[in-house]
Amino acid sequence: MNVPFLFPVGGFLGAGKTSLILAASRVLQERGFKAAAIFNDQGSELVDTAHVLRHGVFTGEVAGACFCCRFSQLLSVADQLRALEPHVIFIEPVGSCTDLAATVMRPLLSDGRARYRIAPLTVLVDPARLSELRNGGGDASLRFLFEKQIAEADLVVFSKFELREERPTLPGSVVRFLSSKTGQGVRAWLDEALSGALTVGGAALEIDYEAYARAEAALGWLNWSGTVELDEAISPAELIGPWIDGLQAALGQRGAVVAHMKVLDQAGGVYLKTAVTANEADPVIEGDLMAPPETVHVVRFNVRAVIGAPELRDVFERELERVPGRKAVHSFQCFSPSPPRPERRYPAPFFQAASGSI
Ligand SMILES: Nc1nc2c(ncn2[C@@H]2O[C@H](COP(=O)(O)OP(=O)(O)O)[C@@H](O)[C@H]2O)c(=O)[nH]1
Ligand SMILES: [Mg+2]
Repeated sequence: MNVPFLFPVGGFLGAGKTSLILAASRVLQERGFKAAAIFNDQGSELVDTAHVLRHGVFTGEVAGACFCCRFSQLLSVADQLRALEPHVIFIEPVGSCTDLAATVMRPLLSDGRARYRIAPLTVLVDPARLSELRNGGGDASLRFLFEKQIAEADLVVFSKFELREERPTLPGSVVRFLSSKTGQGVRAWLDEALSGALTVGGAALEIDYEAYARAEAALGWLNWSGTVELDEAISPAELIGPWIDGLQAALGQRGAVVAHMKVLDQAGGVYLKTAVTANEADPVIEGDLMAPPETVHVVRFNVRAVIGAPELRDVFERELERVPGRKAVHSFQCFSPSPPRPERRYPAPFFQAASGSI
């Protein structure tokens, strides 16, 4: 019988987790395997879930809190997906979440072991974020979360490899490099992670939960979804391009460090997705840039930035007024993450046998 892998892909906001899950799912599909993915967020209405679903990967969602605080829900969503007989179920934790080795990996090894093989915790790192933080940029809260994530990885993988020539190093970590965009390194990473040769949940992490809660609470979190209806048709690029630019500029003016901001526009059966992962970064576009003008656009907006939630809501609402058309809001959440309270926590690594290859 097929015993599916639960395959965690962690890493900071905007590191490229969802893109990698999509690229790896394509590789698995080419090899005749079925892939599924479970996404996680402090809110609901995720751009990632809608985006991946469009690409034929079965998806599930744990919304409203991180995997560690909703561990039993993570297992029950995985159990539901198991009915579809996937070979691999990727799990993407919230990009601000850490202490996963103790609160997700080892609980999975203990509770999920009969039904699943557990793949090592990959932590994906955007080299641009690393150099920003190494050069004293970014923010202390972001640095705290980022460093803890790396410290507990079973495997550290640098993403967006095609953008840079140099190969950064991390003291004490063996690192790999890949690009989800070109596919370079994706197969090798997948093979290594599924080989059964790596330790799973093997890192003991020292973490002060008060400092962790403070670091997460410094982030403002905004998920908006709605329909924009116009009298005169415009293209998705014309709608969401100026919208994300305006918001990025407005957040910059308030001194808010942008961790990740992404918007998905589904109009007339096609989609356009655009994302920024830093204040100065140009938006990265995926989907159909040449999508034709439409009068009805279904939009999801996710923002994560270092700013108080009331101020983030205020900035977003001001920018929303500048967006043309009538807006029917489906869902609007804006908050700072509450202190993490894991359901389980096994602080010390325990011995476990290799998971076996796919
Ligand atoms: N150039 C480049 N961009 C990438 C790559 N992987 C992801 N991105 C971009 O990085 C941004 C964040 O990616 P996403 O997968 O949503 O990150 P997540 O927040 O970690 O899930 C998006 O704009 C992606 O298009 C890559 O391999 N190369
Ligand atoms: Mg994602």
